[in-house]
Formats: sequence, C-alpha cells, structure tokens
Amino acid sequence: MATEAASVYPSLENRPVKGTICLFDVDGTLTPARRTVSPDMLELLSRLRHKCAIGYVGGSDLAKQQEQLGTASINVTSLFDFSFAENGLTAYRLGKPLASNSFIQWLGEEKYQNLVNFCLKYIADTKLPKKRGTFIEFRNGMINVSPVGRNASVEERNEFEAYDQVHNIRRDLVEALKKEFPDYGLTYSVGGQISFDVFPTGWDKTYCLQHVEAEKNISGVKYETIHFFGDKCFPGGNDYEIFSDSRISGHSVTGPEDTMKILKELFRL
Ligand code: M1P
Repeated sequence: MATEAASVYPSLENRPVKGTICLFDVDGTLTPARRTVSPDMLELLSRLRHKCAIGYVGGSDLAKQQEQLGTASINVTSLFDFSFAENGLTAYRLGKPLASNSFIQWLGEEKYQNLVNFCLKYIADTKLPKKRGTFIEFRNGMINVSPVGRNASVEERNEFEAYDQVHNIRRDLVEALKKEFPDYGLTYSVGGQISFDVFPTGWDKTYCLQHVEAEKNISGVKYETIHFFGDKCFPGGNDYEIFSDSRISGHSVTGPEDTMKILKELFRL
C-alpha cells in the first residue's frame, strides 16, 4: 500500500516547490481533537504533496495516528512523505521505518518507577468530578499522564477539560513533578484535553527535524523552507518549541479549517 500510494507522487527531488516541506501537528490542526481527518483535508494534502514534501509530527503513538488519519485499508505512513509519531521518536520516510529511540532506555527503570509512583499517588489524592482508567500510558518515547484517565469518553474528556481550566489540575501536577524531580532532565508538555506528555528535554517536536535534515544525505534534497502548522504554539503548548525554532516558518492555526485556508493561500491550491 505504502509503495503504491507513494509512487503516485513525484519523487522528493522532483517536487515543483523545491526544498520545501510542510509539517503538521495532528490534533486540532489536521483533525478535530481526537477525531478523524476529513476527506476534504486528505484531498487537499494529496494536492499539496504534488507540489512539495509533506509530513506530520504528533505526540501520540503511531496506532492513534493510524486511527485518526488512516483507514482500515490505508496505512497512515503512505499518506505522507514523513510520518513522525511520538514527536519523531518513531519515524517513517516514504512508508519505511527510520531509527527509533526509547524513553525507558534513556531514563532507566528506577527513575521511571519513582516518576510513575509519584504520579499515581498524586492522582489518588486528587478529587475530580470523574475518574476512569489508564492514568499513565507508557509509550516508546514518552509517558502520557492523565488525571481523569485515558479511558474517558468524549463527554468525560470535555468535562475534565472544563474542570481543569478552572482548577488547574494538570498545571499543579506538572509543578509538583518539576519540584520532586528537578534533576531528571524531563520536559512536561500539556498538548491535548485530558493529559500531559513527559519526555527527555529536547525530545519535543523539534526532535523530528533531524530526520528532515538527514534527507540531504539520502536523496540530496536540502529542506531550506520548513513550514510547520500547529494549534498549540503558545509557551507550554506542545507545538511551541518547533513553532519557535529558527529553522521553521511557523503557522499557528485555530483548527483544521484554518489549516486548509492557509494552505490554499500559501500554495495556491
Ligand atoms: O496530540 C496532542 C495530544 O493528544 C492527546 O492528548 P489528550 O488525550 O490529552 O487529548 C495525547 O495523545 C497527547 O500525548 C498528545 O500530546
């Protein structure tokens, strides 16, 4: 599938808008939060891919991006030239995997357990309107901590998000973690509705740029213009680091419709 879809497009070195790549955040940028991508967006991305390289960079793991962007018969990695799950710790180029990295290898079991135990105790002592299950999700390149739990339904997510805006549950837990583990070299990033991500400092979305830059050694294409589109580009948001990186031309969007509008203007699509 990946090879089939990729062969429809000009090779990376033959895209008409030279040395240019568009990178997209997923939630709130290509799709509504935790929902699936629209056919209109897929169609626009396909047209864009005839002009320049395209990629996505999401905090979630590849399975979630497959649910949001792919279908049962279409592999998400075939829809983009570059697919960066978990900020690029799991990476695909033209449907083929690139080198990956792991949070647990980097942190070690002992520190990892200190962190997990602290979060679980803190959450156990926190009163919320609702609690569901999976308070910590272990991923390849990060952990994701959710006081309400990742099993929350869409309604329960919305309820937690509104409650959190008033009671700052996530902000306070992040502050407590920073105080408890000042020497762990970790970054905490509030990206979605019900959780925050924890990963080694520097393993934010800028991590994926090493794969983009490595393209010059593979096909000879040097990406001089790297557009990034994200909806959480403010300090503390999980798009902030890449949005404000000097290598990036950043676009802060209000949602998928806004992304489409900017793309149509920028690339005359
Ligand atoms: O992509 C943004 C975030 O999406 C999810 O957040 P939440 O479940 O809180 O809405 C998570 O997958 C998170 O890791 C990710 O950063």
